[in-house]
Amino acid sequence: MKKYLKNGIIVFSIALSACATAVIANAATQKNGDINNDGIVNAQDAGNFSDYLLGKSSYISGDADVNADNSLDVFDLCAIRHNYLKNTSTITDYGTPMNKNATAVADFTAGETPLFFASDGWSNGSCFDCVWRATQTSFKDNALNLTLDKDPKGEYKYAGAEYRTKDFYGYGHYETSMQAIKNDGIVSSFFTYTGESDNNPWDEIDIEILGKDTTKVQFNYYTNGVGKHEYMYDLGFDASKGYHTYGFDWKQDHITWYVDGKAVYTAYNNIPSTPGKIMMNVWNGTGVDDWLKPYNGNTPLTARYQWVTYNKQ
Ligand SMILES: [Ca+2]
Ligand SMILES: [Ca+2]
Repeated sequence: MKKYLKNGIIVFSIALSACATAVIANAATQKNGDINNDGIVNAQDAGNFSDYLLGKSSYISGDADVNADNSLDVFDLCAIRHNYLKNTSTITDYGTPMNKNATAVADFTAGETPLFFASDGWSNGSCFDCVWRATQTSFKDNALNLTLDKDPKGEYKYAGAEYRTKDFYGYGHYETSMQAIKNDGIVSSFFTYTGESDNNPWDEIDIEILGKDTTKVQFNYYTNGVGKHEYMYDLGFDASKGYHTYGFDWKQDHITWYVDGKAVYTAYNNIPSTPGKIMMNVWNGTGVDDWLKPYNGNTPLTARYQWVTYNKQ
């Protein structure tokens, strides 16, 4: 490994010349090169693997030994490039179809929507260890991408991404198609929120996938600032490996959460009543290791959203 540390340029020269012969492994044992475990093979995986080879990062996970020869080297980097240039891996949609006839429809597969805007230039503080930057939202791979990375402005350690509606929405059915981030210390979310900044009581309904275990989803809600309604639901799949539909039905006397169109949990006590903004965000925690596990600094990390719908009922 030391030679790689000494001269990255040589590494990549070797890599380019070796690419023609890299994809020669046993097809049965070959991995696709999804280094960051987000269900797609793209330039981010090549970047993560390059950083590992050059000693810039000790982080390596997932399907790193792409050619299955029990060695992590430039041949694997070549195979990753080969896979994403050939577009051999796409994100699978396991969810329900978007309700095109809903009261409000934000179809991110078609790009930006006037219903939402990106939070920009402030931090929530508290357990949020990042600033919100509009630069961390983008439209790639037919989806809204929310990406946590090092702060491009250098003012904070990390920059997270948050999308929110301009308008407020009340009782009704909320849904999104989301692929979450798998990484300790990270939250990928979909929720409604209003609070002091809107001159309202703090009312919130949450769907949060904790990157420490993406086979579960946490539901929660706040009514006039009173929370402690956390419920962890076992998904039976890995939310980082594809799109699934997550939603909730907000009524006066109960909230029912849905996964892929199936009702999975209902809460009845002290239900919130104040219309809020529909929001999604990705962030890294601080001081909440018991909840999220410690964040290891791995970047970039991207959650993807195909669409959001709200149907008044
Ligand atoms: Ca990947
Ligand atoms: Ca290998």
